[in-house]
Amino acid sequence: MKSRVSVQNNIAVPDTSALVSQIRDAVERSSHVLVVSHVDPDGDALGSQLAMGQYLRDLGKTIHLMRDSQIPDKYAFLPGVEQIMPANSFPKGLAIDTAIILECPTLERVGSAAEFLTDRTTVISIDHHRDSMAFGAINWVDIGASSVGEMVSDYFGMVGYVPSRDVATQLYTAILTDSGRFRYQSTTAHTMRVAASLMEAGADPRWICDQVYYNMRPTTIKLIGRVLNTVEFHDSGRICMLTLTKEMFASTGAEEPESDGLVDFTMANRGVVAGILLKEANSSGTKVSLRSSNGVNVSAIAAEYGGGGHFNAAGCTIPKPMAEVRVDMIKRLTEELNARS
Ligand SMILES: [Mn+2]
Repeated sequence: MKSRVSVQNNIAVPDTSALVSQIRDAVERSSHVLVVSHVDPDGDALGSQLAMGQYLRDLGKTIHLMRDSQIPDKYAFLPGVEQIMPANSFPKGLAIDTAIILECPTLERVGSAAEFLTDRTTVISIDHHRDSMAFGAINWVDIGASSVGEMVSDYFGMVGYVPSRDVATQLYTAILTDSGRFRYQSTTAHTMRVAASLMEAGADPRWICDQVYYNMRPTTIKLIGRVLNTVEFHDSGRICMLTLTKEMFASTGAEEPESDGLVDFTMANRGVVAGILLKEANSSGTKVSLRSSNGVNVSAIAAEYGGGGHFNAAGCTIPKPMAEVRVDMIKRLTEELNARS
């Protein structure tokens, strides 16, 4: 059943109350629930997954929290994070009747956990990505929300579930990280009110911020140093590019998840409106992270290469060596910026 939507500020806002009651009814009917988010999980993915898991556990449901990638070290502080188990640790044919899929614009983004879904599974998708596909039986997509964490908080508020300190910590982490520490355009007065209510429920903003942003391994700092050394500016300083090679991981001893968030450094420079981080994926491919400010829509550019994401934060993987992708991306973004000016 398609949900009604209204349009505010050119953003399609779903009829949340109708969707919330559909989700609540489906949850009430459920008994064995899979709760999962996307590969390479970030703060929003992990915080929302854990909070939704605790809510279901408190309702007496049997839940399975799955992941398909390593959990970045900086999220090891999240209460209950050790309960999110690798998908390949679960037995084939695991009995689940309902799946709550968070933060995934497509089913592919779920990774191998999708193998546990059957055509008898009721799939509920909760997401805030612009290019979200309605792949579930119930699809709550709010591209105006700062994070899925904000949406889950709203859901809890509407069904009368009072978050514990742990759940408040999980959701506050989701909102803090996905709003870029309350900096991104998706941060609204409502976002701040939700964050305030989570503080009242026990979330400690200083402690959480320190865990995520001021608790790096020495290898992470070394990796940041190596990557910042590659900085390039193009198009009269409006484009900033950083490069991350496999050799940098080897020489610094840093692991893949320690590169999370590196692209944000590109936007710290005066006059930059578009940032690019190129990451050597494997011998023939390059992962591209894009950031932008103002009206530069990088999710549209990422979509041209089979990727996607948010208006000002997107990514794609291009099956070409880094040297070629470097030239392509500089050319494409220069075109984009000049088409606008
Ligand atoms: Mn998110």
